[in-house]
Amino acid sequence: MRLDVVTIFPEYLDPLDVSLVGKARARGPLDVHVHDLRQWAHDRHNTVDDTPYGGGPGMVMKTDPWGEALDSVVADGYESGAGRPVLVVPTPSGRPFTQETAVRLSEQPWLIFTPARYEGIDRRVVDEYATRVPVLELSIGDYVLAGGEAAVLVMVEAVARLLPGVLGNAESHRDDSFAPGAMVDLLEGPVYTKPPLWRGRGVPEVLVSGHHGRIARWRRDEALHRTAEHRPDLIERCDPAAFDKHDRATLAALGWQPGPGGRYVRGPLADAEGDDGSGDPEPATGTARRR
Ligand code: 6GU
Repeated sequence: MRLDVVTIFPEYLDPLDVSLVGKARARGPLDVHVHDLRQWAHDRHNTVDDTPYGGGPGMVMKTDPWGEALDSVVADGYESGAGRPVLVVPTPSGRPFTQETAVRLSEQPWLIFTPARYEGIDRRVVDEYATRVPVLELSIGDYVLAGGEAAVLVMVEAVARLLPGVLGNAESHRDDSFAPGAMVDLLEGPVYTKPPLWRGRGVPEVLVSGHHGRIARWRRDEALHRTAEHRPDLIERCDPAAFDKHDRATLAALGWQPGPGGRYVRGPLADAEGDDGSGDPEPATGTARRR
């Protein structure tokens, strides 16, 4: 896979030389090209930004440097036979980047990332390239970063570990939390390694029992507990057909019941109580129903 990143902070992408992504680059499955956008800014100060039309705070990245940069990068990739590029535009106003996005991107031969600073890139750049190549505007979460470079590091790591031969073991991401295709997406539970006793703390007995069935069951219970606690929205989203009898008992013990639509909801009267799904307790309004 070929990756191009165009940025005004090329050194921000230095971590791509480290660890798993660094090894994938050194061994060949990943061909990474980081470009300094200012190469394509031709005035005396290599200006890449200007004030926004319509007024308002901050600065907007100019059309010309981006247009020339992308023309140059696209031409170079086509000449080297990289295939068809997908343009990835990191922005807090993009669609959510998820494990499913990572899987789809990992199937592409060539990704071009355009991390922006300031208030973003002049819209015409994205509109222009969208007529030539697939463009994905992606956000890595509901918070605002000062620029898209850290988001590129996140996305590249999520994608690179899915490439054939990058992780040691092809099975390693079969059980990933959020692996697409799983009927249920549960968070992974705790893990342990040697020594068997550390600062007075042992390891759950079942893990050293050698009973593979009991171990699998325990891991699933831990995953259900952790998911119910940290991500109740994932339990609510699950197809209830994916829960076996033991899962249902575990969920019931945690205060979950099948709701009117079949999907699991918290508390026996979750709907009747007007649960807004926020996880916040009902406000004490003095209008509690009489018993
Ligand atoms: Cl992709 N960019 C910026 N600047 N902020 C973000 C983001 C991206 N995703 C979440 N917040």
